Formats: sequence, structure tokens, C-alpha cells
Amino acid sequence: MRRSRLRAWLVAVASTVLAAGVTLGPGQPAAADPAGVQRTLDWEQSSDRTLPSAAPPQFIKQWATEYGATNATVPARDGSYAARFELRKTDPVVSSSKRAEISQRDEQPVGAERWYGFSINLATTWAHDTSAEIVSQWHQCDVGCPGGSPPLALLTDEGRWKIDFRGQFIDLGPYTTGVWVDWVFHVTWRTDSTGLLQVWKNGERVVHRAGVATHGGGPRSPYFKFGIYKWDWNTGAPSSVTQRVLHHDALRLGDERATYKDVAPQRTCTRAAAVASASATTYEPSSPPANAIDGDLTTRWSGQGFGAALILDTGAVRQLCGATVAWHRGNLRWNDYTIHASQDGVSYTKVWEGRSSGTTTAPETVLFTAGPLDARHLKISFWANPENDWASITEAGALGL
Ligand SMILES: [Ca+2]
Ligand SMILES: [Ca+2]
Repeated sequence: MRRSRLRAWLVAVASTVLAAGVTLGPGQPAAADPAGVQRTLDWEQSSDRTLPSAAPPQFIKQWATEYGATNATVPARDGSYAARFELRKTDPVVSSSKRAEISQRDEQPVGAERWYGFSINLATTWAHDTSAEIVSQWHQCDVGCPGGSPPLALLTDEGRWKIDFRGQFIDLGPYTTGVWVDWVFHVTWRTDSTGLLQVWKNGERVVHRAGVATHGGGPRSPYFKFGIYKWDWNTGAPSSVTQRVLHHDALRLGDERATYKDVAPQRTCTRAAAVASASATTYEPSSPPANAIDGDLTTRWSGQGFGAALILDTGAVRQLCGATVAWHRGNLRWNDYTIHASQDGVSYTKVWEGRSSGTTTAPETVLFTAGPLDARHLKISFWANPENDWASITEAGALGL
């Protein structure tokens, strides 16, 4: 879509006046939450399943239909419940535009550092449209703050994920429907060089912008909203769809004490991380390191000598939690090996050591002893087997969350 039309949403947003927040008791974080997590909204607590008649405690309702925001059991990102949002082109206007959103209250202190973790599942009916929509936005405060555009939003636009950060669009690649996509946003809401925006998508950090993060002059930091906001349906701009549906789950809001792990949607360590290339400290010409990532258990990397290492490069710093390794003659001999992880390919940290089973030629999974960590490179080093001094790995892979 044209940038000018994409920016049209700003006009509508700027004129938005939130309904006064209802009076609610102080929100208590779930007992298991770390100290820095201010609020978990995973819909598993019955007291949170207030949809569609009201927003859950501490949030504000911004939908006008009985289907605008509901609780659903399928699909759920975690546990048994998620929130389902549906917006139709014919829906009534809410807060000056077409939206089905749940909003934080406008009460974030100025200059705050905040973490936002959540997962979004776009329905399979989420067809490409020349008209964009916002699925998360961080709105500047309503009273005493400068007007204009909210400083930060997550959008879908013409089949792609995009971030609007202070008027600059960051393309995060095509979206896939019918799957959960995990997002973590870390923002220090400052108006000077101490500001920061970091974004992780499915465990991979995709944005890092230091510097001004929000507009100046306001008494409070932006507040968070999520759901579906499609302003073109109000302005009459062209759109080829008439309905949008998504599911939302695993929302965690953290303060300056929180960490990535505190708010990130939790995953089991089973997701294969893409491996861009493989190298090795040594290899025989007939068995190069690329043979260990070709998906073929009949080809292998072989390097001679104790300490010979295969190095996987995942192409980007991402959350890694384990590895898979299949050994040549793995059903006939065990292998002692170590795995080290690195962000830069220079400085490595040991994340696992042990012995293969010796009973299978299939890939075996190991989970890092220290848990998930940010890394790009994995070094698998061979130290012993009962037959000879050759390291021979038929396939190796990295696992993410
Ligand atoms: Ca849930
Ligand atoms: Ca192979």
C-alpha cells in the first residue's frame, strides 16, 4: 500500500479519546511470575475470562460487538484458553474508528522501561489486502501529550509483518496464517539517546534501535493496545476484505526488572532452527562439513583428531536451547563430545557435554544445560570414541524455542 495511506491511520488515532477506565483493584501478578512481570494475561485464570462483555481486570474494552473479543479454546498458544478477535467492515465505530482492541490504561510513568511478550495467530482467512491493519500499538498518553502518530505499532500489510517506529517502517517478512508467532518488544520510552527499541520474532532478535523511542513532552509513557484496528474501513479507503480474525495469547507485561525470558511465550525446545552454513576445524576432502547439514544420513562430515569440531552457523543471533546430532556408525560406537555456543563466532561458552547413546544412527537431541540463550554459532567438538580418532557426524542441527 502507499505510504501516504498507511499514515492515514495516524489521523484517526490522534483523535481517539479513550473511555474513562473503570475502577479496578490493584492487579496482582500470578504467583509464579518473576518479580519484574507486572501482568500475565494468558486467559487461564477464570477471573480474566470476562470477554465479550468486559475487558479483563486492568484493561479497557474497545469493541462494540458480541464477537469483537471472545475467549476461545482452539487454538491456544499455551494452556487451554486464548482470546479471539473479530472485526467486520460493517461494525460500529469505536473510539473514532473500526477496531476490536483491548487497551492498557494510560498510566505508564514517564521514561519507563517496559517488556511486552505475546503471541498472535492470524486466522487462515487473513488474506492479503492492500489495506493494512494494526494488531499491536503503543499509544502516547492521551492528556498532556503531543498529538500525531503513536510511536510504535505492529502491522500486517500486503501479506507482510511490519513495524511502524516513529514513522519509519521496518519490514519483518511475509506472514504465515494459522500458526502462532511469538513477539517480544523491549522499549525504554525515552526522548534522548538512552531510549531503546528491541524486537524478537519467534526468538530471533529482528530489531535493535538505540536512541529516541517516543515523542517528547508528555507526562507519561505510551500504553499498550492489542487486537485488530483497521482504519481504512472507517475512512472508505480501498480494501478487498470484509472480515479479520486473529487469536491472541500468552501476554506478559514486564517492567525494568524483567528479562526476555520472563515475558517471552514459553516453548518446548523442539523447534528446528534454520542452519545457514556449516564449517569445520578440519575435514577430509571427501567428507566436507556441508555434508552434515544436507538432510542426508548417508553423507557425513569427517575430521581427524581429538578436538575436531563442526561449527553450525544459524545466520542470526537467536534463542537456541539445544541441538540434534547423528553420528556415523552411531549404533556401533559412542562418541564423547561438547557443544559450545557463540554470538560472534569468536567467543564461545560451553553449553553441553556428554556421550552419545551408541545405539542409533538417528539424530539424538541434547538440551543445553544452562537453558536457552542468545547464540548464532554452535561448535560441536569430538573428544573420544572406542574405535579411533575420527569425528564423523552425518547430520547436525540447532534447536530453538
Ligand atoms: Ca492461554
Ligand atoms: Ca548428511
